[in-house]
Formats: sequence, structure tokens, C-alpha cells
Amino acid sequence: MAVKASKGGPVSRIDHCVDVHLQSIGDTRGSLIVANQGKEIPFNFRRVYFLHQVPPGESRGHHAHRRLEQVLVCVAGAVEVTVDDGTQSRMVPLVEPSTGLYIPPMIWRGLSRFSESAVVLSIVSEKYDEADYIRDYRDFQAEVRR
Ligand code: T46
Repeated sequence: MAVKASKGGPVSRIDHCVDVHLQSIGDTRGSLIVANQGKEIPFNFRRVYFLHQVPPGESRGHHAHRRLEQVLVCVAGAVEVTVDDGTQSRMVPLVEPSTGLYIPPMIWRGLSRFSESAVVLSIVSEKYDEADYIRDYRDFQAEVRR
């Protein structure tokens, strides 16, 4: 995971949202993609879930997590992920299953423009805990400023 400042300035929190390159093993039978804890996935993961059958025009997310770290991988189809650290935002298209996006804590994320039949895998560091969510953008900005 290489972290680089986005505009030549100091590294900010959004610069820690980086591509994750999964190991892809292909042969004549097709392709096998691997995510190893501690290698491609830079945290110990406790939970995996996926989003699918998202209706056209629908979006997901629109929240931040206080502690949770995440890697999102669009294992089928394509999706756009917008990440926002309260100061800067960036849109990251996920278009192929061997490249995911790492999202550290305290980043607002939204997923939109799901293609038909898109499946988005989420690998996360924490068990489900509603108290870890910040679901109001103004609350998020206030916590970022603190
Ligand atoms: C994220 C994006 C990409 C559970 O009961 N257990 C779970 O593990 C999860 C993830 C959700 N839920 C419940 C909570 C809600 O009642 O399922 C319902 C839908 O969850 P939510 O509205 O948070 O769904 P998304 O797609 O907006 O967000 C989810 C994850 O919650 C979130 O961590 O980053 O996918």
C-alpha cells in the first residue's frame, strides 16, 4: 500500500484511501483472486459481507466509521466509491475484481452508479457495531474537527 499526497502537498487522511492489488492467479480454467490478511489486506479482518442486487440509481453507504478499517472490492460489474475526509473528497471507480480500495477510519464513503449485476465485497476489521457508525455528515465533520 503506497500512500502519496494527492496534490503534491502534505499527506492528508484521504491519501490513506489507496488501491489494494489482490493476487490474481489465472490459467485456462479462469481466474482465482486471493486476499491475504497482513499482505494485501493491511488489517486483521473479523467480518465479510457483500452488496448485490442494488437497484438502478440506488446508492449505499453515506456514513463514516470511527474505528472500522475496510477494503472494498467490486468482484463483479462496476461501482463508484466517493471517499471524503471532511476536507477533501475523491471518486474512485472500482471496475475490476483484482483491485480494491482500502478505507481507513473516519472517512465518509458513498457507493453509487452500481452497474447491473454488480457485487461489492467488503472486508472489515470490526464486528458489526452500530455505535461505530457516524450516519450524519454534520456529526462527521464535527468529529473530524475535534
Ligand atoms: C459500509 C457499506 C459499504 C447488520 O445487521 N450487520 C452487518 O454486518 C451490516 C453491514 C449491516 N447490518 C444491518 C444494519 C442495517 O439495518 O443491515 C442494514 C443495512 O446496513 P447499512 O444501511 O449500513 O448498509 P450500507 O450498504 O449503507 O452500508 C454497508 C455497511 O454497513 C458499511 O459498513 O461501509 O456497506
